[in-house]
Amino acid sequence: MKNKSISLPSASPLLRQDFTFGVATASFQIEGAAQSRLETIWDRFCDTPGKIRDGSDGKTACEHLLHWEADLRLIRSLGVDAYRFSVSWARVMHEDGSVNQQGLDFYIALLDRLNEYAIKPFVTLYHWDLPQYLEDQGGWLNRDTAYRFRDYADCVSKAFGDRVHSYATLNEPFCSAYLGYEAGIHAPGHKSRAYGKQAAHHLLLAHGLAMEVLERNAPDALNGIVLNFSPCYAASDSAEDGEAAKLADEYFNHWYLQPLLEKRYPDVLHKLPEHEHPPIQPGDMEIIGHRLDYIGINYYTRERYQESAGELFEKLEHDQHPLTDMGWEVYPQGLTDLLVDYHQRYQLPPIFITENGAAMVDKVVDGKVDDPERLDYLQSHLLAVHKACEQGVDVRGYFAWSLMDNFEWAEGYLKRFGIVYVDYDSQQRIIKSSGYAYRDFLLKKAQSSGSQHETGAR
Ligand code: IFM
Repeated sequence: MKNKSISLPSASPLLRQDFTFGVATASFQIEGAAQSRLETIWDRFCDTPGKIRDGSDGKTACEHLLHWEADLRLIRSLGVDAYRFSVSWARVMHEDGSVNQQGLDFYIALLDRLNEYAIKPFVTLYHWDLPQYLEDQGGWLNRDTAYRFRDYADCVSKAFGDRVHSYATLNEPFCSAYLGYEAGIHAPGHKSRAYGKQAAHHLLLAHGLAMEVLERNAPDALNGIVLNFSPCYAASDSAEDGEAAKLADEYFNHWYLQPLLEKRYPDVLHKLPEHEHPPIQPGDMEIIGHRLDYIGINYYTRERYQESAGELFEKLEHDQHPLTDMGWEVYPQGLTDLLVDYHQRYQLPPIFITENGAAMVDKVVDGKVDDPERLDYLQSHLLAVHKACEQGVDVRGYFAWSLMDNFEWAEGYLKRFGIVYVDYDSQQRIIKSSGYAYRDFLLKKAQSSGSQHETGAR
C-alpha cells in the first residue's frame, strides 16, 4: 500500500507537543569547503583508489558552508522542532590544539540562527571525521586520542555556551570502530579484530571523558551519545541459530550499550582470544558508564544470523523484500522489537530516534521528486516507534535521516537518503514528496496540539 501522507493514531505519544521531530545531517557529508579545515581520515580514504564506489570525495558535498543560510530556511520551512548536525573537529581546532576561530564562528552563527528560528540544535561532536594528524599518531588505537577528544569537547562546549539544546558525544561508535578498524570498509580502513576492539574501547572512553566536560560546561543541555543498532534475528528456530543471533547481538549491539549502562562488556568478550580484548585500564569502565541524559538510537534495518562452523555466527544476505537502494531490508517491526527488548533488559534513559530513513532511487520529473517508497518507510517506522511507546518505552523524539541527499561514505553520491533532493551540479535543493508529507504531518500536529493546548486537552 502506498501512503500519500503521514499519520498516527490520534492518542499517540508522538503527537504530544513535547515530542521532538527533526531532521539530521553530518559535517563531512554536507559541508564541503575542505580547504578551510584540516585533512580528515575521510579525505585520505577518499583519495585512496578503490575505496569510494563512485570515486568521489567530500571536498564539495552539498556546499553547505556556502548555502547554510538557505539550508536553515529550508529546515524552517519543514516545520521541524530540531536540527541535528555535527561539528567538524578538523574545522574548529588547529593541529597544535589551539582554536580555529573562523571555523568555530561558522557553527556559532549556525546555532544563533537556529535559536532565532526556535529550532532546537542537537549537536554531535564526532561523526567519523577524525583529523588525519591524529590518525597519523594511531587514531582511535591510541588511548591519547580519547584525551584529545575531551579537550576538543571542552573547547567547543565552552565556546558554544548555552546555545545548544543537546550534545551527542559520538555518532555510532560501532561504525567508527568496526567498519573503520575491523572490517576496513570505512576510514581509516584497517582490518583487524584486535584493532576493532581497541578502537571501540578508546571511543567509549572518549565519550565518558567528554561527558564529564559537557556536564560541567553545558549543565542545562541534554548530554548523551548516539548508537546504531540492527536487531539480530535467528535464521531458524534451531538452538544453534538462536545462539548465533544472541552472540551477534552482543558483538554488534550490546558491545556499545552495556558498557555505558552497566559498566561492563557483554559475555561474548570471553569467546575472544586474550589479544582481542579491549585494553581496559583501572577506572575506565567508571568513566565510560557516566550518567546519560539520553541515548540516541539510529535504526535502518535488521540482520539475520545462523550458526557457523569455526566462527561465532554467520550473517545472512538481505533476501527478504522490500529492500532499499542500500540493499537493506525494510523491517519496521525490528525498531519496535529492539526498543522494547532494550527497555526490558536495561534501565534506559530517555530515548531519541536520532536517525531513521531510507535510500531510494529518486528521479527528478518536471522539477519534482516523487518518492512514495521513502514515504512508506517513514510512515511505517513512525508507527513502529508509536508501538514501542505503547509498550512503555520512553521515546522523546524522532529525526529523519537525512535532511538532504549527501555523501554516503563508501557509496559516495550514489545513494540518496534525503527528504530533500540535491542536484550536485547546480546545488539546487528540491523538497521530495516525502519531505512535503513530513512537513504536512508536522503542521497538522502543531495545529492540533495548539488547539489541545487551548482546550487544555491532551
Ligand atoms: O549516512 C549515514 C550516517 O552518516 C550515519 N548513519 C547511517 C547513515 C546511512 O548509512
